[in-house]
Amino acid sequence: IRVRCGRMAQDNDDGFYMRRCVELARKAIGCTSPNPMVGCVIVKDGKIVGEGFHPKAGQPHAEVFALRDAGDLAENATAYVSLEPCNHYGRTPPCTEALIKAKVIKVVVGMVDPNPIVALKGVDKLRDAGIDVSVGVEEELCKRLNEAYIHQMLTGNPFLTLRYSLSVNGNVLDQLGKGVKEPGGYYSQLLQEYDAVILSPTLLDDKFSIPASQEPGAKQPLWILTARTSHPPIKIPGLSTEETAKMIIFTDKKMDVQQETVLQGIETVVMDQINLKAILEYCKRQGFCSVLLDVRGNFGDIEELLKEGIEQNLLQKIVVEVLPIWHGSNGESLLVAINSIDKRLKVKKLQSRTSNENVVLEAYL
Ligand code: AOF
Ligand code: ZN
Repeated sequence: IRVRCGRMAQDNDDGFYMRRCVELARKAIGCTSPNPMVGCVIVKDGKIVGEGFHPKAGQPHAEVFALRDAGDLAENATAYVSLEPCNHYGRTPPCTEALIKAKVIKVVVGMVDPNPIVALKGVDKLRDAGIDVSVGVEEELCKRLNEAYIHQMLTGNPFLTLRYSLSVNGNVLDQLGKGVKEPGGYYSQLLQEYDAVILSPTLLDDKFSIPASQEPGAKQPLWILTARTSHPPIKIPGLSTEETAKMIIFTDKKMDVQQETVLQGIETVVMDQINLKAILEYCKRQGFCSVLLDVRGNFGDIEELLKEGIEQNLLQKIVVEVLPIWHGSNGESLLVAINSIDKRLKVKKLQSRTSNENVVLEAYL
């Protein structure tokens, strides 16, 4: 919905405009990596006169689109940006220059850019040009929007999230719950958001199909499948080239001829021992910002990967979908395995909400 002159907010309602920036930024969810999602609005006399967001790495930044949209009206206006405007020549020229050239008088920034080549230099440059700059409006919201980008910038490593579904009686389930095949469903949104998904191998049988994000225009993640050759042979019949292009298999020994035939067309990485650190290293080399460790019950390598993730402090976030099901123990509950890990972790910012008929829990480590 276009918000131009119609929608009014109070003159000093910085929070309102910043929330609009975040809303705009989210239009490119899953498309900007390794760049952040950024939104920008230009406000004059209490009216939004220009809007923009960063659609994709390599394309112009949010400020450029918003300034274009505002045209001459940007003069003496206030620019709201969810991330500090950049002050460097990357794939695109500096946004600070564009803002100065457009003669905005004020810039309101959601958060400082953690990118060391930008951090506070954009703010300083604008101030040096005589522009009034305020920083930190709706900062928590802006940080959450780009939690993966921030983590990747500060540590150099991808942001790793553990995901699983639980029955109400506390069993880890192999099913995903209602809403998987619908746009707006929680799992569909996760697939849209993450650059890669790590999945256990023994699900790869005749019935296996790669779930796809149902969000319109979603960029699908890379599927990283772990498979030890000691496990039953994997069979993935009838995959299209589009699907195989979005899959990679990590295995621990040279595959036998039979498996190679079955997996034709799928890239395979052979390593001494499958481990999470090595998979994350691969993701890092690919420039991925966010990786989902997708647990669907107690299968294959997942128990060891999870143990490694917890013991080596490799996880940043946990998301759990509680499904409205009472499910008898499958005798080999992953929870039993998880509980045997001798580690106490304090999770932060635990939050819950409902999505379809499920309850979603999100927490940070
Ligand atoms: C902004 N507005 O919309 C975005 C910014 O290679 P480039 O030119 O796209 O630069 C990428 C860097 O610019 C990225 O790492 C981050 O520091 C910043 N992203 N900055 O002012 C935007 N996407
Ligand atoms: Zn920029």
